[in-house]
Amino acid sequence: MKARNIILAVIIACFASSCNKTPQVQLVIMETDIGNDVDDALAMDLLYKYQEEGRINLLMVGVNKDGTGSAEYLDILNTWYGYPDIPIGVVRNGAQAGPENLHFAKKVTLMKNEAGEPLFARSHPDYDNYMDAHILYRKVLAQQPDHSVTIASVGFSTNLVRLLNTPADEYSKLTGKELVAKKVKLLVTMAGNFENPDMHEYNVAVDIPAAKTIFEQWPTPVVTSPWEVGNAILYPGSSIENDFNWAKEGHPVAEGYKAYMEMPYDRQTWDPTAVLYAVEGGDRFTVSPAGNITVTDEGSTLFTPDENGTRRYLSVTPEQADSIKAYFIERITRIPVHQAK
Ligand SMILES: [Ca+2]
Repeated sequence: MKARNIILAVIIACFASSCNKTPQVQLVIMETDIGNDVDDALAMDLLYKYQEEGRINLLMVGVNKDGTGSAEYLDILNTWYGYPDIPIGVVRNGAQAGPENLHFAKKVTLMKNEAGEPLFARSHPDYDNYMDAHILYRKVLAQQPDHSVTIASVGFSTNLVRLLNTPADEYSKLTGKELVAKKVKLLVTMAGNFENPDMHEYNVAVDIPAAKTIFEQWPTPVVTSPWEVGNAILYPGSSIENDFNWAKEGHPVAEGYKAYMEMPYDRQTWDPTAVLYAVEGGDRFTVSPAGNITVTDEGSTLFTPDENGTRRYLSVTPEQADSIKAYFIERITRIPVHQAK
C-alpha cells in the first residue's frame, strides 16, 4: 500500500472506531453516611476503581453522619487507595447528632498492627476542623463547567438541602439552588421503596423533611436506586473471607466488612448500585419512565408517571441482579493500582 493510501486507511478506521474521541472523564461527588452500613464502603471502593481507570474525577466526599469517625475512615480510604487529597466535608448537628456510637468505620480507625501502631495510615488527621460539607460543595461546584457534575447520594439528604439553602458567598454569587441548577447534571440517590409503600426506607426515614425537599425541589433530574434493588444483589461474605488475602497488611474495606457484623454474612449492595448508575448509566438496570416522586410525612416514597417529570427509579430483573453481582465482585476484589505498586 502506498503511504497516501495507508494514511487514508488510518483516517477511515479512526472514523469507524471513533478513535478521534477522547473518553470523557466524569465529574463525580459522593455524599455518604459511611459508618451506618457497610455498603457505603463497597461503594467507595467502586469509586476509587473508576478513578484509577481515568473514568471519573472524584471531586469531593460529603459526610452526612455526625461524628468524626466517618471522616477519619474516609481519610484512611483516600490514603490507602492513593488519593489522599480528595477533600472531605462533614455534617455538624445533622440528623444523627449526639454521642458517636462504635460503628464499623470507627472500629477500623481504632485498629492496630502487631507493633501497636495504627493499622492504616492517615493523610489529614485534623478531623475536628474539616469544612462543613454544604460549604465545601459551594467551593467545589463553583469551579466546575456548567451541567457537568454527577452527585451520588447514598445516605441522608441533610447536606444537600443545606446546600440548596446557602446564600451567595466568597465562592459564588449564586444561591445554593442556582449553583446546583447551573453546575450539576444529575443526582443519583439510594433512597425509597417503590414495591412496598408501607416501608420507610432508612435514608429517607432518618431525615424525612430533607428527602421530601430533594425529591420535590432539587433542580436537576434525579434517579434513585430504591431499597428493593440493592436488596436483590447480595455481596457474598465468602468473597470477603477468600478474595482479599493479597492485602497482607489489611484492607480497610474488608476489615470494615468484618467489623460490621459477625462473619460470614452476605450483605445488600444498596449504595454500590447507586454509584454504578451514577458512573455507567442505566444499561445494567431497568429504568422507570419519567415521573414525579413524593415523600409522605411518614417516609413512604410514591412515584407518579409524568412525561414532563424529571424523576426516575431503578429496578432489576433476576438476570440483571445476577449480572450486577458478578460485576461488583470482579471489580471490588481487584487489587487497587496504588496497592499493587
Ligand atoms: Ca449509606
